[in-house]
Amino acid sequence: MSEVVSYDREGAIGIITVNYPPVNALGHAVRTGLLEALKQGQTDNDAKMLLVVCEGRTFVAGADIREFGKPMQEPGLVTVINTFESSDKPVVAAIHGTALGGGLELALGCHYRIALDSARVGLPEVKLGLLPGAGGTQRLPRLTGAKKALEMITTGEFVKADDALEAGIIDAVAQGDNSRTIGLEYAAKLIAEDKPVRRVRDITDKISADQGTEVFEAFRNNLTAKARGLFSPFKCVDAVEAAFSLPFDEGMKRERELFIECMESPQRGGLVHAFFAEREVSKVPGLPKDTPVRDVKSVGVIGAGTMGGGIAMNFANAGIPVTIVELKQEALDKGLSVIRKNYESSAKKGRITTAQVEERMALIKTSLSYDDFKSVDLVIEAVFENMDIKKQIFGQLDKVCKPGAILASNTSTLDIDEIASATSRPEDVVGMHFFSPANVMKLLENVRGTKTSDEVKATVMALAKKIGKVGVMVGNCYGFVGNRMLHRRGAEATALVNEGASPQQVDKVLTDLGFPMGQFAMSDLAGIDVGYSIRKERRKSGEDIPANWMDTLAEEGRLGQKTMAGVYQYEEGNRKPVVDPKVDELIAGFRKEQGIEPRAITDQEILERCMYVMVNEGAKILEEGIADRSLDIDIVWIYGYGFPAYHGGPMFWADQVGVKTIYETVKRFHDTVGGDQWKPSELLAKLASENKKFGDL
Ligand code: T1G
Repeated sequence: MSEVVSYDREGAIGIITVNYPPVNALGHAVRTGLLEALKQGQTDNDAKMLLVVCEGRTFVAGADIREFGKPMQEPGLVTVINTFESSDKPVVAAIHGTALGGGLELALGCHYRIALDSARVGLPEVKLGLLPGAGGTQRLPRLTGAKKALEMITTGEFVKADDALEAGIIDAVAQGDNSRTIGLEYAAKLIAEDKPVRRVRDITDKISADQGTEVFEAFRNNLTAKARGLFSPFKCVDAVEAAFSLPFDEGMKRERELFIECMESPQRGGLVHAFFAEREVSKVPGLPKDTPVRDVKSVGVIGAGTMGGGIAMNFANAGIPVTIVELKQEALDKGLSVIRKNYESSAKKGRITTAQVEERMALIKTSLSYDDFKSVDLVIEAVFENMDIKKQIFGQLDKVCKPGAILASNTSTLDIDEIASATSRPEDVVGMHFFSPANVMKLLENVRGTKTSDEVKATVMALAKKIGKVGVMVGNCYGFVGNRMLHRRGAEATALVNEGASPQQVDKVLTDLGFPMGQFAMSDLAGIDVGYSIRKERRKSGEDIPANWMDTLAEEGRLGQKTMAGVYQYEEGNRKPVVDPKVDELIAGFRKEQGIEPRAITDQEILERCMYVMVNEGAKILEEGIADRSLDIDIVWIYGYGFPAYHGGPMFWADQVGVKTIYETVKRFHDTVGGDQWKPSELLAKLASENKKFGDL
C-alpha cells in the first residue's frame, strides 16, 4: 500500500486520502497511490461511492514541480485522471485550501465536487510557463463555457469557492474546516439521491453554446498587448479552442502537444526557477530558523511623501496601526489625502470595500512630533536621500524610541552603517528599502548593517511576508543589490546614447527582452532630477562621473513625466512616452560639445552592454557577499525592477546565455569601452574557466 495515499471506508463510502506534505503535490508516489486506492475502492463491494480528500493544509496543489525537466515516470497524470473519470462508481472530490493545476484537474476528473467555503481553485500553470496538461483545458470549459475557462487559464488567478460554484466548476460549498466531514455528508446525500456517475468529458451543452464565437481571437488580441513576450498564454488559448473544435480525446491529444511545447520552452525553466527562488529567499543563509522574531504591533513612518505614504498603507493593509510624522501640517494633510485617494481608487476597482477604506484610514494617524514614536515597535524613515539629515533623524529616534524598537531606513543607496553610527543601538538599525509605488511593488530589500542583530534581521524578513512583500536580505554597500546593478545599466545606456544610439533604440532592446519599460522611460517615471542630484552628490564626494546628456535635460528643466517632458514627451493624462525630436537635437548638441563623432550601434551591442554589465556587477556582489545567492539577485530584479520572470532574473538569464560567452564579452568591453564596470569579476572568470553556472554556486 502507498505511504502517501490510503484507503478506508465509512458506511457505503470508500475514502481515498492523500497525505503528502507540504501541498499534496502529484508526485510519482501520489499518482501510483491514487490508482492503487481507486482499484481498492472499485473492488470494495460495500463501497457505493468513493470520496477523494487530502490531509494537511490543502487539497492537491498541482503536479510536483520538482519533477519538471526530469524523465516522466508512469503512470502519468492524464492516465490517473482518466481512470478516475471512467470509474463505474461515482467519485466525489472534497476540496479544502487550494485545488490548483493538476489538483483541480483531478477534481474535474471526479464526478462531483464539494468545497469548504474558504477554499479556492485555479489552473495557475501559465505562471510557470505551462498550460493545464492533464485535461484542464478540455474539461473546465465543458463546465464553465469558453470565456470563464480562458480567463482562469490565461491568468492563472485563483477562484473563491462561491464563485467556482456559480461558474459550475464545483457542485456544492459547505462551511466548516474539515473536508472529510463535508465530503462524507455530501456523498451520503448523493447516494440517497441515487446520483449516477457523471463524466465531465460527456458534458457538451456549454461547448455547443460557445462554438464559433470570436472569444478566442479577442483573447489573443488582448494577450498580445499584455504578454510582453510570454509564450504560454497563447498556447493556453489554442488548447481551450481545441475543446470547441475537436472531440474530447482529440482535444486531449492537442492539449498534450501544446503542453510539451511549453514544457520544452526555456521560459518554463525561468518561471520555475523564479517560483522556487521566491520561496528560497525567505530562508536567509546563516540566520537560524528559530531566531526569535520581535512582535511588531505598531509602526512609525517619517515622511508623508510618495514613499512614506505607500509604506504606511502596507502596514494599515495588514491591520497594523501606523503613525506618520512630518515637519509641517500641510505635508501631513497632502500625504493623507493621497493615501485616501489610493484607497478609494482600489475600492472603485472592487479590490477592497468602502468599509475597508475607512478601516485602513482609521489605522493611519499623523503627528508633528517624534514623541508619538515613544511606544512603537518599528520606525521607518522615508525622507529624501541626504546622509546628514538621515543621521540627525536617527539620533533623535535613538533618544525617543523604546528599547527594542527597530529603527529602519528606506534609503535606496546610502550607507546603513553610517546611519546606524548616529545611534547608540546599531544592532537595532536596518535598511528596509521599499520600491515605488510602495503599496504596490512586491519587493522589500532588507539591508543588514555590520551590527544589525539576527533578531532584527529575522523580524524584518517575517514582516515582509506579513505585509504581502517578497523580502530579500542583502548586505550594505552603495545601492545595495538592485540599484547598484541598475546604476551600472543606466550608465551604460547613457554612454551608448553619447556614442550614437538613440534613447528609444536602447529602450526598445530592453522592452523586446520583456522589461515593462526601458531605461529612459523609467528615468522619466522616477524623475530625471533624482539621478541628476545623486550624480551631483557623488561628484561632490570626489567621484569621477563624466558629464552626460541626461544632465543637460535636467538643466533644461526636462525632469520627466512630472514636467510632461524628459527623455520623451507626454500628453496630458497619458503616460505613454512619445519621442521628442528636441531631445535628439539636444543630444546631438551635447555630442558636438564633447567632440563625440556618433557611430551606428547595433541592438546586440546595446543588449550586451546593458545586460552583461549587470551580470558582471551581480557577480561582484556575490563575491563580496552582499548577496548570499544568485537567486537573491534574481528575485530582487524580478520583483523590484520588472525583470521578465520568464527569463528567471539576471543571473539565471546569464546561465541561459552562457557564463563563458558573457565573460569573453566583458573582457572585450574592458579593452574597448573601458571603465571599472567592465573590469571582469573574478567569480565570473572562475565560473567561465570551470564551465560552471551561477546556479551551481
Ligand atoms: N510542487 C512541488 N512543491 C510545491 C508545489 C508544487 N506544485 N507547490 C508548493 N510547493 C512547495 C513550495 O516550494 C514550498 O516548499 C511549500 O510547498 C509551501 O509552498 C499537469 C503541470 C499552494 C498556493 O502552480 O501556488 O499542475 O519552500 O511557500 O504560500 O496541469 O505554493 O517549504 O520547501 O508557496 O502557503 C500547478 C504552486 C503546478 C501551485 C501554497 N500548481 N504552489 O502557498 O506556501 S503545474 C501550482 C502555490 C501542474 C498540470 C500541471 C503555492 C500554494 P518549501 P508556499 P503558500
